[in-house]
Amino acid sequence: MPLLESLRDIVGERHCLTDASLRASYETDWTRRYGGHALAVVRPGSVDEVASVLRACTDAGAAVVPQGGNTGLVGGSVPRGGEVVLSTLRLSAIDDIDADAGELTAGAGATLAAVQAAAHSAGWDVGVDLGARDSATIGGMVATNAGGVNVLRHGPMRQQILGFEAVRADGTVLRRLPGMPKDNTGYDLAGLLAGSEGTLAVITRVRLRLVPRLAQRAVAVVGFTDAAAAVRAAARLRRTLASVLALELFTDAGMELVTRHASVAAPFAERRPVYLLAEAGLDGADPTDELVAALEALGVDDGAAAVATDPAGRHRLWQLRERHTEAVNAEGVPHKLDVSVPLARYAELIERAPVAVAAVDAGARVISYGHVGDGNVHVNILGPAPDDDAVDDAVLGLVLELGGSVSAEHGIGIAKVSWLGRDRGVETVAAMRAIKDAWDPRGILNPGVIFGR
Ligand code: FAD
Ligand code: 2HG
Ligand code: ZN
Repeated sequence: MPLLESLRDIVGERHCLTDASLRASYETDWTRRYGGHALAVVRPGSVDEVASVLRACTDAGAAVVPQGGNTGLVGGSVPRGGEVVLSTLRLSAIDDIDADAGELTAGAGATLAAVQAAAHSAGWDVGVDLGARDSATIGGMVATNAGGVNVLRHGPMRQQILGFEAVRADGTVLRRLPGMPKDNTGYDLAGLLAGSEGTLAVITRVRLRLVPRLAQRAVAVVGFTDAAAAVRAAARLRRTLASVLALELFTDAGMELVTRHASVAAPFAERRPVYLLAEAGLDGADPTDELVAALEALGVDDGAAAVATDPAGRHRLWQLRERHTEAVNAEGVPHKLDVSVPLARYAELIERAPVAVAAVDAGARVISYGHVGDGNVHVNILGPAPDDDAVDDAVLGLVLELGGSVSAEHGIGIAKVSWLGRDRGVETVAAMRAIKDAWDPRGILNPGVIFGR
């Protein structure tokens, strides 16, 4: 039977999209830098349907791009040309909530926001949080080993996984559910799937460990005269503020974009070149005094500091950081370089990235922001054509010179394929390639992603 007919048989006519207008939103990524046409978009409604879709594609030799919320920022979630997009959005059930153990099972297509709501209703929280929470799915977050704003407290997605269910390209179902907090029975396959970017298997369900809900929170935004001062302050807060949950950095260039495009007001009248956002959280006590005391000990300038404890005020301050991605997008198609460097080189990266970029493109604009508590910088560049990689290469070269990683939390995707070997070395890439070949010998799953063609 021809492939499209088989796919329609498996998922039903309604969930096998071949019409161009129905495929469109699945074919372009969030940044608009990447995309291509799909043979079809299929939306299976169960693990059995996922297995059948993958078997049919393997039999037909058709490549498959797994897709969750399509918020990925490295081009790995969209077709490059002619693949079948396997959307997990119908696999959105959230069940087996264990309020005593602090665990739940989420379908791969459940959004982070939905899982957070389920966790909250059981008195718990999810350890990873990020700005795309309304669209990003648990499967996509595991596949990218998403980081976000609370990594310094709870670690990235890999550290939240207790168990999983996933389907290999040949339709084999791997299941370790519910999964145990302590489980040393051989290789850690869930850990391997975390960060595999859809190249090894389609994740269908995930057992998550939950974290205590810290309902009482305080947020501060503080201005600094330069990046070095902001990084020193962040390092100090990591040590002195026991309740710290997030430490985020952005610059005045980003503040200008967010206040213009996202209709968010600046937190205080004075402007500073660099800002630090700090959030503290406690359960059953207000962390505001602790946060304010820690800031006072840093000697912050009162004219360039704002603190909020009420939900609306905290939300306003968070918007200044979280809406950077959207504000940058409003200016053009960005080149996004998600990198990390040792904390000691963080300020140097912020200062030197614009210089490195100007050397190859004098007209490009650089907007940097990131999770300073984890050494993670998002260097965004506006101006160069989407397919001109000169500025990307300039920044990634600088990152390696500073001893960093070319991907902190978004992954390699197709955006950074040419940098994987330079970052990890040929022996390590060969070891990764051996795993890919063993799991997916016919190269059906997300070809081109991580390793290139
Ligand atoms: P998609 O974009 O659909 O897919 C991402 C990758 O995972 C692709 O390679 C895809 O093939 C694969 N994949 C998806 N689902 C599955 C599955 N079930 N099985 C196997 N492979 C799969 N990321 C961070 O780490 N931290 C942040 O703070 C952060 N903030 C963001 C803020 C905004 C506004 C936006 C737009 C993005 C942000 N991201 C962030 C990036 C993005 O949200 C994450 O990478 C997220 O994990 C992607 O989830 P998704 O469901 O959208 O995956
Ligand atoms: C964030 O931290 C996301 O806001 C997106 O990881 C980063 O827009 C970006 O480059
Ligand atoms: Zn980020």
